[in-house]
Amino acid sequence: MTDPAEAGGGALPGARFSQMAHWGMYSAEVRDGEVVAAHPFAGDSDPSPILQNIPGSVRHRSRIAGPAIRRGWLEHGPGPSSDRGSDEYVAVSWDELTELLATELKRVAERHGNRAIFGGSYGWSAPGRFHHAQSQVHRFLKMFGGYTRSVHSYSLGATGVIMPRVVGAHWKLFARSTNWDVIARETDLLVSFGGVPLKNTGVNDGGTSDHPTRSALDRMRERGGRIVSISPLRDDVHGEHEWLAPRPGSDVAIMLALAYVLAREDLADRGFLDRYCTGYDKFEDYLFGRTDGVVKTPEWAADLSGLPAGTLVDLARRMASGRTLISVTWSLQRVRHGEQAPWAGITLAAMLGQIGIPGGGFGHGYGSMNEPGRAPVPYPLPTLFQGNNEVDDFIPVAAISDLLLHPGEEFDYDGRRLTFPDTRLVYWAGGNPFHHHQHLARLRRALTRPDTIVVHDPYWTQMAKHADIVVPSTTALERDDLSCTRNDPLLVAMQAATPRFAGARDDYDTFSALAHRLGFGERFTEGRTSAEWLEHLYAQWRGYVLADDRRIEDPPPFAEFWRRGHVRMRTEDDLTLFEEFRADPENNPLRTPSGRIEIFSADIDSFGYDDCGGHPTWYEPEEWLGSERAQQFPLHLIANQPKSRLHSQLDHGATSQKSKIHGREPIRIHPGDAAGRGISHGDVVRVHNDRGSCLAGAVLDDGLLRGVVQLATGAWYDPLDPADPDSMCVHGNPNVLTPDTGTSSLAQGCTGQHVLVEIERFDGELPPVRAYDPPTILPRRP
Ligand SMILES: Nc1nc2c(c(=O)[nH]1)N[C@H]1C(S)=C(S)[C@@H](COP(=O)(O)OP(=O)(O)OC[C@H]3O[C@@H](n4cnc5c(=O)[nH]c(N)nc54)[C@H](O)[C@@H]3O)O[C@H]1N2
Ligand SMILES: Nc1nc2c(c(=O)[nH]1)N[C@H]1C(S)=C(S)[C@@H](COP(=O)(O)OP(=O)(O)OC[C@H]3O[C@@H](n4cnc5c(=O)[nH]c(N)nc54)[C@H](O)[C@@H]3O)O[C@H]1N2
Ligand SMILES: [Mo]
Repeated sequence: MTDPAEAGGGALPGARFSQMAHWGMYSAEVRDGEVVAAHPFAGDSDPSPILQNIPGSVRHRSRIAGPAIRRGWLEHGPGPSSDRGSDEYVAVSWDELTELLATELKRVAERHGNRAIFGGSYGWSAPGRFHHAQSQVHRFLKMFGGYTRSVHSYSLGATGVIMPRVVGAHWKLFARSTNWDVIARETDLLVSFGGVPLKNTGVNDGGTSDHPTRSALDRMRERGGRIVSISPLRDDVHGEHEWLAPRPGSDVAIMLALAYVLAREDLADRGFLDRYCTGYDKFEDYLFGRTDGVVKTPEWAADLSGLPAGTLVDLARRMASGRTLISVTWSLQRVRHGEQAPWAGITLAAMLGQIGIPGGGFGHGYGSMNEPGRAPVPYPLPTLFQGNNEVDDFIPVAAISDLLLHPGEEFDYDGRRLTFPDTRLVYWAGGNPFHHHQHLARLRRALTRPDTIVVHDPYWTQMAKHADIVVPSTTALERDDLSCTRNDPLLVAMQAATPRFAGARDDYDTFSALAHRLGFGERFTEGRTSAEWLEHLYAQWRGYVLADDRRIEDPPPFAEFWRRGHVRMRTEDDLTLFEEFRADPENNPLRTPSGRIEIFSADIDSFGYDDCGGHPTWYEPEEWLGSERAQQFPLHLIANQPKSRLHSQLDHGATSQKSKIHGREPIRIHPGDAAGRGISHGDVVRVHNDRGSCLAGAVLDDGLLRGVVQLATGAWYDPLDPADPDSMCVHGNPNVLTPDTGTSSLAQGCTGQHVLVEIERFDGELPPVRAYDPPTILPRRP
């Protein structure tokens, strides 16, 4: 195993280490304890530009150099505080941190019960099967007696609840999706709602060794396949394609009109609908207006979407005339009523009758992530055992502010009434709510409520700056780990490339020390060092592979694997989503009440929600250009994933910094919308609505629908006045503007993708960006 001290200390100038980031496999070139270059893996056909954010990241000034306690908390003890976000910190020793944190965890558990600990701790942290921060914090808190957890993700809040009810699972849609090779070979027409943005396919939760999307789409087009991209942004598909730019948020209306044309012109596959689906009749009644008096004609959808009715009629006919794949990106479900788009999309695909046929049917997440379209591996992943959570309480993940602001209140979720527990301690490791959550002024008020907030992070993010107990973590570059995912052929050695930064510790070591102090150290560590854990997890995984007769390579013993850097696994190539269901629906039923695709769900219908009924339905959103609110805030902001980084991670890196304008996050504006406001390319603008405001740098671009602006997530929140929760963000974080509203009573998912705003040129003196500066840290006085 590489000794980090030896490797990084300058003894081996330019030494290279095998590493994995969520955006790809690379080798880290290290000099004097810092990464100086990130070289993409030679086997990667289209490496992600985000790799170039890595050099310089280990010793960046925003690193947390040692354990720190918020001054007010240290002086006055635990309790609600509005000083979070503007207080000073006091540097403490690791022993003192462990003692204070253990004592506080015990106090809260004994006085208020473990349900008063919120350990949902959402976030992506770093790849690695062992040092993965979520796995570590959840294992620790479970052994401590449990915690209130969160369910599902910001990625797939609506899909995670609706798709199990419609097709019996949601993970299958990605993990066993129709492969890129099959699409390249078979698909005639790819109708893609939200495009297939390559920027997103760079990324995979847990990393990736290849980026095949660009070449797959190129091969499909060379064969004569066509791509229709339905999206407000032209560059959501690279290269040649037909671009239809509807009003954002109108996709379900478009899908219903396409379905209506198929039904009216007798182009729907009745045989498929009868054998594989349930409830089509009820849906057809709705299409023809028999239930609500509104016929879902192309003219009706044209009014809502702005796409000409004739275009929709043509598209429906083309879809029925060849091998058609309907793809819905995840962004379409990260909006109000986000349950409807994937449900309507799969219903439309069912009407075409090509689900389970190579190159036809349905896809969800092509262009959202690297995984969809990639062949799965047939083995379980090396996995750190988690144990059971003795607390039953949970929240849908995006209800974090509601949880803290409304203890004891009831709310709807997936057919149940749940109650928010009274939270006293918030424990976060591996995520950044100031990146991921909406309506940050509201989040800041929510974060004044708990007695104690604990944050583990390598960097002084705003979440760390709102914590009472700040625990400095290492980055993936400072520790050995294993990485692999369910849809990539390589198991990769992540070799520590640099020594641990200053006073940072692996999350595992922090939790081990706490567990020992709290009396369950042996149970938590099982007597293993992290190096021993890696060998243990590797051996477990090696057993799975060796048991497979069709393996393509014998995984070597651990030491040899470590030297080589990776092992190749067998993949299940040429997969088509739901092929086994299509071949034999009686023996391979879906895990739905009917065993079929539920175009009508009696269960959902029985919940009686007014914002999610029994079949795919058009609901008018609040934040869209068709609403009254648009008279006050006439621009529709798309707050999508950043091209230049992963979320908020390494926002200070080269690729991310290069994209900024006067140090602010770029906002794309149509020249027509800019002209009316006196805005030129390169100006700093103020983006605002009734929830907040931020500065951003104007980029004029005619590849947007008029009335639409685009500002990606991920600029570190940087309030002009840190003490004021309503302060303007001077850096360009769109979540000061977005609504903190659930998708519906069913899933309560995140709706951060869409928000109405107004924009004006900012002519004031430009405030400095201080987002990456650490807070004031005082020495500990005896
Ligand atoms: N408006 C709007 N908001 C959105 C979205 C949107 O479309 N629009 N998208 C949403 C989506 S899909 C997602 S997934 C979320 C993402 O939200 P997050 O996953 O919370 O964002 P990240 O920036 O990846 O945060 C990961 C944090 O982990 C830290 N970290 C890295 N390695 C380690 C480690 O080893 N240990 C510890 N303890 N910490 C580590 C990083 O420094 C970083 O602060 O954002 C959501 N927010
Ligand atoms: N580079 C990079 N890649 C990433 C991430 C990242 O942070 N950076 N994050 C990863 C994560 S965690 C996730 S969950 C996925 C998210 O994957 P997605 O949610 O699919 O990604 P987005 O970029 O937010 O949205 C995709 C596109 O949908 C389009 N769109 C937005 N609103 C509408 C609409 O109303 N109708 C239509 N038809 N189109 C619309 C936008 O133009 C946008 O570019 O991305 C992953 N990939
Ligand atoms: Mo996500």
